[in-house]
Amino acid sequence: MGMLINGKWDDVLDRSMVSGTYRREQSALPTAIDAHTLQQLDKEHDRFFLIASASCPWSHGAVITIVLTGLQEAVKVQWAGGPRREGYGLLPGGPLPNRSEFQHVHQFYTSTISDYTGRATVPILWDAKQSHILSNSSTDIMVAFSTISKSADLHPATLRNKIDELISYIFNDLSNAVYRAGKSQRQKEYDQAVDLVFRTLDELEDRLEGSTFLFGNDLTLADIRLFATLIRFDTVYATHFRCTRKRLVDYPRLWRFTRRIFQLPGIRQTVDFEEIRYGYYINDGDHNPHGIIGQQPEIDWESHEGLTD
Ligand SMILES: N[C@@H](CCC(=O)N[C@@H](CS)C(=O)NCC(=O)O)C(=O)O
Repeated sequence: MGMLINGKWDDVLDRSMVSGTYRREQSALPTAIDAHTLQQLDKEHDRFFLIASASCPWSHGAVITIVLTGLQEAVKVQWAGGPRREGYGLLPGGPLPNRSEFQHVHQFYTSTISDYTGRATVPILWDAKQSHILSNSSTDIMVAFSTISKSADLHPATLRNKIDELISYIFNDLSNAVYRAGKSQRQKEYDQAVDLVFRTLDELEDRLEGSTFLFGNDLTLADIRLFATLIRFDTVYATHFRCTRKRLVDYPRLWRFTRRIFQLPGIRQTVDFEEIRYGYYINDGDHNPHGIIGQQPEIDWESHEGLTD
């Protein structure tokens, strides 16, 4: 996939595969969202942009948080995607000013730190006035948006530690574990990753007994995180990433949970199954050398079954 080395794009280097095992690089940029920036975020409407990919679950978490906190005017989304040439490219059009200066996501990184070394990941929160990235950590971005929410409190102080713990559990044992399964080049590591994925799904299924969301009746950032992985499960993880033991629709509570969030106002518009399938199947040359895109499974996302309680 390539990465930046001392500010120069290297198309070949890929530190995410170590001895046949996938390792996601942690967000390497320090987050720079202070209280003043947060105040400005809601005042200067053509200054802050989320650079995001519709196929990426981490981007999706940040995009959904914008919708649920009512910050659509304050933070506009600039989409990245398409075939990976020098990593993620910006898609045509979009709200970003001086758009022509940026063809690749890595240019935002070198504009922030000219000799940056690391992966050029999405999502990023971009300050167009200062020409620098405020954060490339989806979790930090989601938390920042929650603190200036115009509607629901998605990260309430009383539950904050528990929510953060659950987010990190979902990240390691589910959202990242599906990648470890899908990208594994060794049977043993694939088997271990798949075991972990389904152990986690079983535990989350149990947790949802008698509960609408992970912490009861009110939706939190942990639910958004889980949703962003579950909505992709049957379309790409159960198929392309070979998490084949069960499908999302085989877990009654998780399936109901995912549909419930999908059907909230504004959320279905953030889900783009075409982009999700394209993003995973096409940009994974090692596992799909002929570039065939798997079809979308027949799933009734609009079904109200079990949702009326
Ligand atoms: N640190 C990031 C991880 C995001 C991430 O891994 N994004 C993937 C897309 S889903 C990416 O940009 N990959 C490009 C690469 O690794 O070069 C976060 O949690 O926000």
